[in-house]
Amino acid sequence: MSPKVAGHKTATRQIVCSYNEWDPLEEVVVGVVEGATVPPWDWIAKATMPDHAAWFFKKHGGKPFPKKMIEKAAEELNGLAALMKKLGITVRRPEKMDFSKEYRTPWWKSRGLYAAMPRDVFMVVGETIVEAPMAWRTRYFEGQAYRELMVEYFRDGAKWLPAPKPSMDKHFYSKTYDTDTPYVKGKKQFPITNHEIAFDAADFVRFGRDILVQKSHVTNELGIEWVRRHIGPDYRVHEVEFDDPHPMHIDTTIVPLAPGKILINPSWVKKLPGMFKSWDVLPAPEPANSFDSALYFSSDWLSINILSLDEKRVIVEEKEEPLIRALKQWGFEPIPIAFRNFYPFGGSVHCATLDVRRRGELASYF
Ligand code: ABU
Repeated sequence: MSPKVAGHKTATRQIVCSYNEWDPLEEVVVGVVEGATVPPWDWIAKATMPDHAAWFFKKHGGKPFPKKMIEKAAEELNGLAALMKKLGITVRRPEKMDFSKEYRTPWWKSRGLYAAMPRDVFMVVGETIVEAPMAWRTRYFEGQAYRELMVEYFRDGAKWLPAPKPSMDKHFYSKTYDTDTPYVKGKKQFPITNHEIAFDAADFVRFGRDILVQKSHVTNELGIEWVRRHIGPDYRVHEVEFDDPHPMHIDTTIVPLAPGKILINPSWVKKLPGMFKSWDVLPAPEPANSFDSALYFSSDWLSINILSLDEKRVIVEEKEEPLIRALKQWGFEPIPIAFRNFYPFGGSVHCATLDVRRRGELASYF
């Protein structure tokens, strides 16, 4: 597929610059897991976590994650960072913070979660870093762990666009949402209302000028409209809906791999929007050994939460052998890494990273 390069001109290459998920990666943020704290078992946990994980939140809610879990996951994150450094990619890390400290707003009190998933909090759109307002009280101050880094990128010429934080008071959460009834009269239900702006950055996925977004348990209509209006006329934001009954973050549903090539989760993607009609669609194989790691925060489709280094090389969890085989057959070069101990925190390699700079231009692929 030859993209229509849209005449985007930058006199000098900016420190922050990325338009899609597949241009050659030059700089990346890799999360840290130290200080991670388990959320309490409240209505928002019940709405968004798998039922089988309730015991974990009831046992550990409000306390730091068990030490062994943190140590093993930190080792894998450090391994990911070391691998990318070895491949010539600049790797940056957020600050390690103690997320078990209680904080208050005028309306409620909470503790934090972690700085393990930069993808959830930030999205790079061209030379702008969009900072999401988030939708969980436990994530209200998560962006702080990246503050030094964001100020540095700003000093070096990046645009930094933090969304207004919702109050997350009682009007923010739905009084009628019921986990067991994800659809009412065919309409997907969500635990957050449309009272204030809310989104997580991981509900957006970038294809150059076109950005896809889903409404989810953490992203509402006002949030989508805020992004659309603020990133400006160079970009088209398309709202999409798939068959995930409890959507939260689009990066286990569709995964762009290269111009004209998209990996999909066949359980949730029954039909792609018409814009993909000339694209090669690669349905992912079933995740491997789904429950050999404890998936407290996520579905087992973390298998496809992978990170492209360019149009060929893609970092994949090493036990996801069916996916590794399929990617090879499709002409990609998977790089397997140990990342299973990170899964219980709710993400894999894509969630754990934020591509800050990729070598490439703003283009249309549709
Ligand atoms: N944060 C990515 C998890 C999405 C999923 O549960 O599939």
